[in-house]
Amino acid sequence: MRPVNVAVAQLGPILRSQTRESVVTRLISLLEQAGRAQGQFVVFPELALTTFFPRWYITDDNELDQFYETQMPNHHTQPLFDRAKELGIGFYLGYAEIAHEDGKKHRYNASILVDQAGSIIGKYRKVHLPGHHEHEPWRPFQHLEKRYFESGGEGFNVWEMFGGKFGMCICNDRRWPETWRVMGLKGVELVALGYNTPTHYPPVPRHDHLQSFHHLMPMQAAAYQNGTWIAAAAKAGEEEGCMLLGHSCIIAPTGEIVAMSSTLEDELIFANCDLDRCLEIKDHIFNFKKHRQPRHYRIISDSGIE
Ligand code: ING
Repeated sequence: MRPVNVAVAQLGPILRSQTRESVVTRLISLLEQAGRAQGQFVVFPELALTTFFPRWYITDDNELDQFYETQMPNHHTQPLFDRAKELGIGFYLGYAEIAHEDGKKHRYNASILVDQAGSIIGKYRKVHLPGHHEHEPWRPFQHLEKRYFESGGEGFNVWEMFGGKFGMCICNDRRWPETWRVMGLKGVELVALGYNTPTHYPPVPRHDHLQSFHHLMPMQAAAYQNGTWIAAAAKAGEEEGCMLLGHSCIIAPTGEIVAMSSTLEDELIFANCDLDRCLEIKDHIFNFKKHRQPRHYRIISDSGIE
């Protein structure tokens, strides 16, 4: 048995006017609630420190920069790291990152894994960026992730935590089977992710009523097909006029949903995740060594690589 008490900390709306301090206060409150229930690992949403700013066309770079973190931790988030360390709780946190690398300024939709000692042990930069690059006034709201972020160059990895292998992804990544199989081939046993998913999808509005299904179905399949736990945290509710999907959830390696949020507010859900249960899948139905036939799959990895 390798049990981990996992909590998913769903956030309700974050208004554009809300300060980092007030948001971090909400995160710490959820962290303390997890601590009271013996939580060991907490998953926060994507872009958990600010409103989902890609919904606006922002032309002023200084205004845009306000939504990003240039250091992590920093004076806004240090109290969260300190409290988590005091409580001995690890966490996943999504945020917008400005990084100065090879003499250039880069913008990423990022997430980190922080261990129970408050140290950042893993960093991930969102690979699959949905939406569009140019202002599209026809839309009731923008989705300018292709404008405001670069796709992460490090791909999908796993890190040792709680005696097992933990992975990360962010929002749109969860829709792509490749996200999960790469981590599955790296032996992942729990994937943490956050998301901000508008329930209205302007390009295909007739799919709006399917948003929860299209959120849950890929992850349930991925959990089963890769023998991993999944802990997914929403930024939910009507945020600056845009309704964001809730249904934060924890999914077992069998594909069963073992916990799900039932509000569109700040809400904590829990599950005791025994990492050994991954072996029920990894050693049997999806025993990659015994059953996988990669010689027939080349088109998946090779197609589209320029
Ligand atoms: N958001 C959405 C997501 O992939 C989206 C974008 C919404 C795609 C609805 C399709 C339908 O969940 C982010 N941030 O990726």
